Amino acid sequence: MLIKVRDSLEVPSSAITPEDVYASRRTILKAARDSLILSAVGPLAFQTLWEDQAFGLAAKANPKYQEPALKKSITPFKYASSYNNFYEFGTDKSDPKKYAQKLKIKPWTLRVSGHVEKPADYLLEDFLKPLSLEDRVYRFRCVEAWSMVVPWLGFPLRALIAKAKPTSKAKYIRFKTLFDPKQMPGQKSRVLQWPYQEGLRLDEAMNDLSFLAVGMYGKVMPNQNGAPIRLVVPWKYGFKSIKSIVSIEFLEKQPKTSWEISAPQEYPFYSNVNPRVAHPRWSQKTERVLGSGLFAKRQKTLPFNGYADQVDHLYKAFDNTKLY
Ligand SMILES: Nc1nc2c(c(=O)[nH]1)N[C@H]1C(S)=C(S)[C@@H](COP(=O)(O)O)O[C@H]1N2
Ligand SMILES: [Mo]
Repeated sequence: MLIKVRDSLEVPSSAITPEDVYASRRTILKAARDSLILSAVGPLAFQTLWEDQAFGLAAKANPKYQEPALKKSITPFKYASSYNNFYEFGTDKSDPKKYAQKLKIKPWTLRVSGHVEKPADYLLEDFLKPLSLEDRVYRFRCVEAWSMVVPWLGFPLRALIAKAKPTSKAKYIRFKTLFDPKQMPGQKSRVLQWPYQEGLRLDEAMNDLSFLAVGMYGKVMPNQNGAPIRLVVPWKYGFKSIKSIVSIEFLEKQPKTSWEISAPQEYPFYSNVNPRVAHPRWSQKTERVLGSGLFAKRQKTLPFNGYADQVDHLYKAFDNTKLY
């Protein structure tokens, strides 16, 4: 499956895109008219259909992350793009879709700094140009106990790390979201310390699962989902997946994260999905699948959100009856 990145109001149907996504495309296209569109097209379809074509990138479905059972349960796009956490635009689940549309995502600068041989300020489109994008279907779970399955478009975080060339001092990475209260009115409130920041240990960041996404469902990332670039760490609770990233710093010491600062006993640094350990205010044993209906049966939450095989070796040193 090849996915062409382009600006176009004429989007052909897609093999990977669920029907209702296709149906809702017109609305999305309107919202994304001035930005790039990631759209799924047939194999080797590379024609440029729009003079304002932005990046000219192609994305391939990574077969390792196209598990048929997961693909079957892909969350309808309308839920994944309208029930969001993005406190920069308000704390209600419906706020981000309402208020994030004006966020200016082009031009976008991504700063890579700290203990690296190649610090740089990248214009995002220049950074993306030489990369090959992948389509990966991942489970995603919020600490609030709802979950979804999303086809993301992007590239493994380790591709960026390889470019940055961390020195031997680099042990952690800190990510920061844009700080711009004019565009992000939620930043005028003190619900969190701004800019939103998150962190990973370097070996977690190097794991193949750690992913920087620039799109989802075969098209450009909707602003409410973290355009133009957001992290996806599928074995951790959703808040680790920081949106609208402007800064990636390589550090020697473990950074504090925004949620950790606001409530350390609820949102510690690692925050791996762990059904055995309850959040202080609710159980983590089950989850509500987004879009399955209010009365649908809850689903059992899996350790590391189902990715234990790929990541449990990272946490050998931990007592995971405490860690969640
Ligand atoms: N900058 C920023 N990133 C963020 C958040 C936020 O408020 N601000 N919320 C987090 C939380 S709690 C979740 S569950 C996911 C939600 O991602 P989604 O809206 O794409 O489902 O984004 C995470 N990333
Ligand atoms: Mo969350």
